[in-house]
Amino acid sequence: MKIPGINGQQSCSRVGLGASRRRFLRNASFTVAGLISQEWHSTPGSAQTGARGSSTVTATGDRPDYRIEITEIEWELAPKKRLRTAAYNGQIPGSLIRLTEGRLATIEIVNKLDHAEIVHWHGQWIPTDVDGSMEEGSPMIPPGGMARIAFPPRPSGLHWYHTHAMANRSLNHGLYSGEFGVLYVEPRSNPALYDQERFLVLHDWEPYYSASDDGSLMVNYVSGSINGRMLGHDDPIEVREGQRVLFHIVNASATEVHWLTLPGHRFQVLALDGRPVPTEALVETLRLGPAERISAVVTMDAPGVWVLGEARTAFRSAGMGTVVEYAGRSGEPKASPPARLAWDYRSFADPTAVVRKPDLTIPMVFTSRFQGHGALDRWMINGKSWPEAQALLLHEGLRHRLVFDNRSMDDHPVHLHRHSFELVSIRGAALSGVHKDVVIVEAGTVVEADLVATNPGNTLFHCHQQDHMDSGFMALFRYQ
Ligand SMILES: [Cu+2]
Repeated sequence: MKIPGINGQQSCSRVGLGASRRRFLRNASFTVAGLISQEWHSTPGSAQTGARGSSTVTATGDRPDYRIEITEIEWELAPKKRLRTAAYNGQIPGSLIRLTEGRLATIEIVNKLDHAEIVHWHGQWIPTDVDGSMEEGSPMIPPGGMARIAFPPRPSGLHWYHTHAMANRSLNHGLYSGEFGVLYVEPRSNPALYDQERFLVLHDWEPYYSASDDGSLMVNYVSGSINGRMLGHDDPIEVREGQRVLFHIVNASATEVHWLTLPGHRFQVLALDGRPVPTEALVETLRLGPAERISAVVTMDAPGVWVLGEARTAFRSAGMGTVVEYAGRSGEPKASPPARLAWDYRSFADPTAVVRKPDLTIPMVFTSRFQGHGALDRWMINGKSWPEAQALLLHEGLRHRLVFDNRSMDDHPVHLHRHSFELVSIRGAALSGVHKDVVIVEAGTVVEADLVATNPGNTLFHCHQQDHMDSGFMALFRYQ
């Protein structure tokens, strides 16, 4: 079954979905958009004051489509859990930004922090000056500064925007903070064939360093949240039996992989990292590495009150969950761990793998070096840490096979900017049709992914685990 809300197709094989529901949904989404535009009107301060470091021009007049103000806030994860962190527009996650594929969008970013910041448009195929990566050449926004950027959003689907600043040893900066929000790019045609659409953003909080088995440092967390609230401290998601709910889920954790489950229900996965999958497999659990996104539909066919949350008790108890409540049901929300945690990207691939030959092959070997007790490991790609590494060369129009050879003892969610890649093999097993911009390369395994180079300009590649990225796990691709 295809869901046009995701893949832009006009036809739908689903039966029994009345036109009235569709109309209701369209109205609902207009309401959300209306709220967002009011929000920027009410944000204090003029767009034109303090305009240092403006980078990129706008082509659509004076008023931006969205405004992002970066400030430090006090945020209530739960009534007895308040913390100070930087955030976008005073909320966690930041405002939901909905853009239309291909229609030029203008965004104003105001940095009210005391240090330089930069906002990355994760998953978007856009130019280097607006992508939001200083390694590619996008400008940082100085403290008190403002930038106005414009880009035609593509591809459609579930993406996100977040700080691309280094945290280094500080556990307050980078993605340890609340500087993230959802970017949803509507396909050109988008009849909404589901009953509810919900965005869920996962994050871990109160990071601290602890020693791993070998004595090097690793990051742990005290608490976790979905949409900025700990389990039990947000309004429940109210559903009715038989409804189809489309969940758009973003893992905005700085370092943690998360497993999600909703007892008694299954997820039909429609898209990974915003890109529709060839096989919309039904799964009991979802796995999302840092920066991965999943769009999945759940048919509500098990009345009760349930926890939609981390499959692992420790993370759920730390707050990572939200409540799904059927109409007319009450009581304590039930959580039950799945029989096993299983995830395989191949489940969503084309059933008959299409074998393609690459024009070029680029080996990328991931290794680490122990730096001593109480230190972060140093990370290397092909034996070099950022910024010592030489740029890797891409040839426009050609198919490059990236061979991610993880010779370390950690799993790595590696991310490519400004492009998607197609997974072509995992542990030696071929697949095709799964296009992503983040892939978890498990310890001691090889993943191959094809990159067709069609967006000239500097292109950053890095591990999305903040402590790894900050410790050398980055490389730059250049077009020749
Ligand atoms: Cu990593």
